[in-house]
Amino acid sequence: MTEKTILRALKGEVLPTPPIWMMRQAGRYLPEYRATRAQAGDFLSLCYTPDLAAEVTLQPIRRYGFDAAILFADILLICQALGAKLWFETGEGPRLSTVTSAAEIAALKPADAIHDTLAPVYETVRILSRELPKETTLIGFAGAPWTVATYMVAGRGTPDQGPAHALKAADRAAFAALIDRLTDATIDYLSMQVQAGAEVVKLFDSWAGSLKGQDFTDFAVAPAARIIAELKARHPGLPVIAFPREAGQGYVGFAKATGADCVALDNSVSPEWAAAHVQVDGCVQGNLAPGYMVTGGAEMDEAIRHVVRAFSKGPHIFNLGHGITPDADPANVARMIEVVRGG
Ligand code: 1CP
Repeated sequence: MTEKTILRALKGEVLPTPPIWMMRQAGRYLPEYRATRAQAGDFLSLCYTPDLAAEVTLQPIRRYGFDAAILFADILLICQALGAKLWFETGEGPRLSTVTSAAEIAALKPADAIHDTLAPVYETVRILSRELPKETTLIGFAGAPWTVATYMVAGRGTPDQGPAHALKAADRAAFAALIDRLTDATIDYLSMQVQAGAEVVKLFDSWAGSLKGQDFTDFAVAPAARIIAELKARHPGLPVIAFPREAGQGYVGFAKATGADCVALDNSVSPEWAAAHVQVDGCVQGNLAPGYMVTGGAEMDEAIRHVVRAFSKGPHIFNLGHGITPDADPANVARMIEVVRGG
């Protein structure tokens, strides 16, 4: 059997057509997702019911034939597995019990205690690895420690990650201990996903852009490097995608510094700049602005061709620069795939 296109790109092969998948490809822009989510009752029940989580993962594969499927789950499940309370307020987003002191951090469950809570996620991966078409790559994922910590400290999403920055400034040792706990747990969590059948894993550091200077080195680069080194020791040859979103200049050298096989790019960097400064070190993923999935038309076609052309001399996986939004038109997604594949 010829190797899957995503795995070939991750090994550094330059393909005539970039493989394609899309962040949040299972999501609210799809009517079939909304129907399954309604059947589950609420978002967390959807994440923790393996048959339904596998079903929503498969929906965009059936509809569009993406080259990869990403496990349906959320980066915040691990917080619950570590002992935090987690719920989703309809129309608002996640809410968590907060962790703001050295004592509360020390009281979190140890890494090896997370698997009871997360067992349904591993079951979803097992179902997917049986049911996906043979040419489709299965991607597992976790949030990077810094991004997960921003939610644990604040108890919710924040525009500037203020509470996490404040704890880091007030008690750097306690904050570093939280990052360490999350790093250990993330290694075990991703390792279990790989044992269950994930072929690639992706680390989402959605708020990496708010870490500057030494903080970026200590809390974005170093944890990613430790996670990737340990995963590759346990699973030789495992490809890893890292997404230090809005890292800007921090993208330069990120793959070398962390051992990632691919760096995912947000759409605040130009493809030409990223080809010259990031793709020189290996595979990149990205980076069409998600807004085109709402607006479509000839401008979308041109923007897609621009991204494909700019990255055509090196290894590239086509994706958006961030998740597709609920107001996107499903027809624009079909058109995007057609244009990437030469239409
Ligand atoms: O009501 C719904 O259906 C909820 C919307 C939703 C979805 C579809 C949430 C709530 N999570 C998810 C799934 C999800 N989340 C996936 C599944 C796979 C796929 O991409 O199809 C993944 C990989 C994530 C990752 C995730 N969750 C991130 C990192 C990526 C990113 O978007 O930056 C983050 C920050 C979260 C937290 C989260 N979960 C959900 C929301 C609305 C948020 C953001 C909250 C905030 O900051 O306010």
